[in-house]
Amino acid sequence: MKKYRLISFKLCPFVQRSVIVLKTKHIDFDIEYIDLANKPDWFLKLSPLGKVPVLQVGDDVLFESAIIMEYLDEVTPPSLHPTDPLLKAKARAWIEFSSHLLGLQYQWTHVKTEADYTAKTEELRAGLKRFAAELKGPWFAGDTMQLTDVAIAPLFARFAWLAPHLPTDILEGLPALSAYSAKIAATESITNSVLPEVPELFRAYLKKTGAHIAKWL
Ligand SMILES: N[C@@H](CCC(=O)N[C@@H](CS)C(=O)NCC(=O)O)C(=O)O
Repeated sequence: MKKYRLISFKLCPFVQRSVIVLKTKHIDFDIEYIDLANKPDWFLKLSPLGKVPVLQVGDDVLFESAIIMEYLDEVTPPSLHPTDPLLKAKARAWIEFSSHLLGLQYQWTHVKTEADYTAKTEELRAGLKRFAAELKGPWFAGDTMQLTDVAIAPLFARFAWLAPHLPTDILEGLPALSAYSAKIAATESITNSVLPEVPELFRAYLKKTGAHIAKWL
């Protein structure tokens, strides 16, 4: 098997997707953490978009988390994707939707004013309701964890790291999502996909940004 080297930033939800697949499939890999505020030259040479995750596969370089997930999945059967082409295409579409939700969550945690925070909460909850309407349970497409679940798990992990500190529950009134979140929190390959200090680091980082949400952290 080829040697895998994952270039990571500790707080990145997109990197977390790669690690979940690597852990779920018991794939051996090396990991290298970089500081995105001070990107090393060797990283900029590897990464066409200057973003993590990057996966080095021997001398080859892969980027974009959804592509990395699919590659790792494909080379280690059985696949975490449906085999039926239509179902697989739908899974990819919902992976794209989960990237959109991760973007909204990023904005929600970074806005500076109460008005922007309220507006982003609404936008995020509308997206979550849309996702909930598709969720079969206990996993997104039914009984087994698939790549759609891997792709969205970092979103629910971050909600869980913040939830004990916030005055309102972002998943309030969405019981299917609360159950899904609990399922994710109870899955070892997901909880082990970040270093133990990351939830605290995440809150400390948000405090430094001066984001509205930080006043509760
Ligand atoms: N579409 C990309 C998004 C990756 C991404 O946004 N990574 C962030 C960290 S979480 C990054 O590297 N940002 C550095 C930058 O934009 O300069 C993927 O899915 O891999």
